[in-house]
Amino acid sequence: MKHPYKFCFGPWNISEGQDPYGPPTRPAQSFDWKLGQLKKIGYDAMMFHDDDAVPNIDEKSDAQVRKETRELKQRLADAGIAAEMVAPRLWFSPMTIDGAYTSNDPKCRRYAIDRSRRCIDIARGLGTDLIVLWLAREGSYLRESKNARKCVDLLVAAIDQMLAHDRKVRIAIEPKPNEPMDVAYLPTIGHALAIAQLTRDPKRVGALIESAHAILAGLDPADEIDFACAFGKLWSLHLNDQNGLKFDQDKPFGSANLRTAFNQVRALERNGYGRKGELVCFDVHPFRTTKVEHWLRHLDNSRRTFLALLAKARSFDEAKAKVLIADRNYQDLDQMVLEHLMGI
Ligand code: XLS
Ligand code: MG
Repeated sequence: MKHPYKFCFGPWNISEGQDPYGPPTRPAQSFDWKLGQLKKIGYDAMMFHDDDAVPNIDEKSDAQVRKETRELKQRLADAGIAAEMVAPRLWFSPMTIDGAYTSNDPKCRRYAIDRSRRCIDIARGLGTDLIVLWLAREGSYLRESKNARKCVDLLVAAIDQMLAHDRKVRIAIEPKPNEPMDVAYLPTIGHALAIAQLTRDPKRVGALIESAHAILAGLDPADEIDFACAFGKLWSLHLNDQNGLKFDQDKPFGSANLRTAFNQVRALERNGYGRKGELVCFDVHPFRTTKVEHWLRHLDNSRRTFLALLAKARSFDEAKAKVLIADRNYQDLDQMVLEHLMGI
């Protein structure tokens, strides 16, 4: 089947199985091993956190960061793999305990911005103009501890400094409504696109949709896709799945709700996603129970499910659906979708 889609995952998607209640269940794999597997399972690109690209980044000089970025760029080129984006990991450091760009401490806010500038330099060095901001600690545990109005200004100021640092960089905000925060400041695509308008160059601020995050916000990820695409602002995508309102599960794509996954693929198709080089990334994690020898199955399976649902989206009888819609016979439209997905 001919299609425009290219696939991507990040090194963190080959994770070791730790959760808040228990240690890893698989030994850590090297970055080179992960890179080596990528092509073998039909993927084209890798996404990075800044410290996936340059480990222990905070301990390194600018010259060292540049050197390691150049070396990584060469390894990626040798392997025929593109870097899709780089995201500043602003949730590990002691400097981001109380938030990064919205910390109450100006020294910590400065750290977050300096680190984001470095992240942009790494992205440029790896040949991508895309920075992803998952604003993990920008929100509140305790509403009275922060001034949410001021935090909007701080977020805009931080993004403005990133845009000023590199005239070509594009920033895709990855909203998530909660976890680790109780309540995040930018929980939905609507929030991401609204804050883009307050920045110095709204054209360079867009969005990334993660299926699980939209579900956690009580939204349908397919509608979030259509909404972002209506603004020409869906610049990346983290497909995965989520079974209801609980911790972020990062399940394989389609694993909890095949119909929701089908509708995401339909939304991508009708918006021509991928035709300007946007990638389909799977932000999925192996189950904790996964054995070492099955370590890549969640990535392979997510891609397989995507392609199977693409075939389903393309073979959906649109003409028949149209007749049912015109007759307001949504009852049979519902059953038609179910039978199409069940293959009967
Ligand atoms: C976490 C996010 C994270 C981002 C990249 O919930 O999905 O993995 O995609 O920083
Ligand atoms: Mg994600």
